[in-house]
Amino acid sequence: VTSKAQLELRTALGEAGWITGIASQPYTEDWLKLSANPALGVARPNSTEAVADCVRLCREHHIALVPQGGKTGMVLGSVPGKPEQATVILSLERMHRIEHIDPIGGTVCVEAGVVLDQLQQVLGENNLQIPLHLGSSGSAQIGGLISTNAGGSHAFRDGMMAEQVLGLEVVLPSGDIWQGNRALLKDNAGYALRRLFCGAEGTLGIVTRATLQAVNKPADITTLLLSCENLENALALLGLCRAHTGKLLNAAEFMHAVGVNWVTQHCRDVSFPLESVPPYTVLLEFVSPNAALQLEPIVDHLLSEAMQRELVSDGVQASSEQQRAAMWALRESIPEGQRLHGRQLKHDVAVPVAQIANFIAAASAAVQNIMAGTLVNPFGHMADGNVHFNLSPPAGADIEFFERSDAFNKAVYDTVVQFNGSIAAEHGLGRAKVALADRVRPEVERALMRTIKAAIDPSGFMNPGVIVHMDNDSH
Ligand code: FAD
Ligand code: 2HG
Ligand code: ZN
Repeated sequence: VTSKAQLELRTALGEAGWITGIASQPYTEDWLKLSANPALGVARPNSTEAVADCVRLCREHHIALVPQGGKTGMVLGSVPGKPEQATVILSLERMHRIEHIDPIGGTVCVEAGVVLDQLQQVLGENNLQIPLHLGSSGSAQIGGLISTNAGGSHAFRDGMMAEQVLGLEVVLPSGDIWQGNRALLKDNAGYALRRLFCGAEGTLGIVTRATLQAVNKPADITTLLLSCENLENALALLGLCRAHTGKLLNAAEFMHAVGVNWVTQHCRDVSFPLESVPPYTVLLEFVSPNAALQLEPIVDHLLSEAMQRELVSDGVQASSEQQRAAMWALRESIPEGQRLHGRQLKHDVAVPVAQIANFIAAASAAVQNIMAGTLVNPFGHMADGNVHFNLSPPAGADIEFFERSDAFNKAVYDTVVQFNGSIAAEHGLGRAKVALADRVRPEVERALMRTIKAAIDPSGFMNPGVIVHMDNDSH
């Protein structure tokens, strides 16, 4: 059956649209190199109709279909789930046309395979941008960003990816094409279908085209890197920012010394601009929509109050675009620094903003109880409570550390639940966190998700094993 299916897929997609063998291997491996299950082949359609053909063929032949964007996801959603399951990866990489920019309405229509940085570059030429900033923007695609409902550094003010989505075109598991690609903010003709596909992680269909909101680029930007002796001070600083600058605050990111030191050790071309690495480093950014609204006096006033209250012990302000980029490179290299340091346990969680320090203290104590000397690297998006609570083993203790993975994960997630937080803040559930969600989320919520999955993908071939476990996961 599979060789017949392969032949039909190759015929439908053409030579450039169907990759097998050794050439398909890079598509099977995730960013963290945790998984590399084989695929029958990689489909690379270049039109919505070709996506629909591929979907129909996979359903008919009982082949699991895994949609793939830039492969920067952190929860094993875009690579094959099981070695024994016949799987086709559907990469959107050939669908990368930016089709229409409307500077008056502030909208842009793109195919799903457009990479975020490339879109920002073209929008920038029109003085526009998508208000989404994240370290994977050089590879992450619009379809992937929509399908994970990505967050990043501006989410606290501008919302997550779903907020940027006005319209969508989706190929459904039936092979039908849902034409919902409207450039409309207000469109309440029934259930919010476009919202359903944001964060669906490829389990309900394949996003092929989207219309997004684009905003004007700021006229003025001030970026600062500040040293804080502890997280309580960093949070008080955030409170001051809210009071002094309101919507002018563009980012409030925090980093722990453990992560900063890995970046300076492992990432070439990234350095730390202050004399010494403090316990916590905070990146603050402010933007002004118009040069007449000057940031300088506002930020000066904020900083003088922060100094007076001894919230900040050192700091530097970017005086050029190059220095600003270097500050962001430091922050956005934290995942790469920890990846280069070695294997780790990731926890992408959220707690109420004011509880960040208490949560990190409680979760750190819990993991040290399991193994003293565990390297805790908390960092993330302070203004929306999103903490990346990542753990690495003490030197020379890899085996003992990873033997206790389940205990570490349980300790961290149970602490999250105690704080009324989220066990999956911005990276989604993928394949990695389904059992966890089944354990800690209300059964009514999990059952509702299974009902939605069964209604839209009754044969269960669309990214099986992601978000929910279904009885027909194994084809
Ligand atoms: P992939 O990883 O290829 O896929 C992700 C999921 O979406 C999979 O389930 C896949 O099946 C599905 N999918 C992909 N394309 C489609 C489509 N067209 N239709 C249907 N389903 C599809 N995430 C954040 O939220 N905030 C951050 O700040 C952030 N920073 C990161 C920094 C680094 C260095 C890295 C490596 C990752 C980071 N991420 C972050 C995670 C990741 O970049 C995002 O989840 C991103 O949205 C994934 O996009 P992608 O194109 O790489 O998708
Ligand atoms: C970030 O904020 C990303 O840098 C990645 O969401 C987090 O590596 C991580 O755990
Ligand atoms: Zn993040």
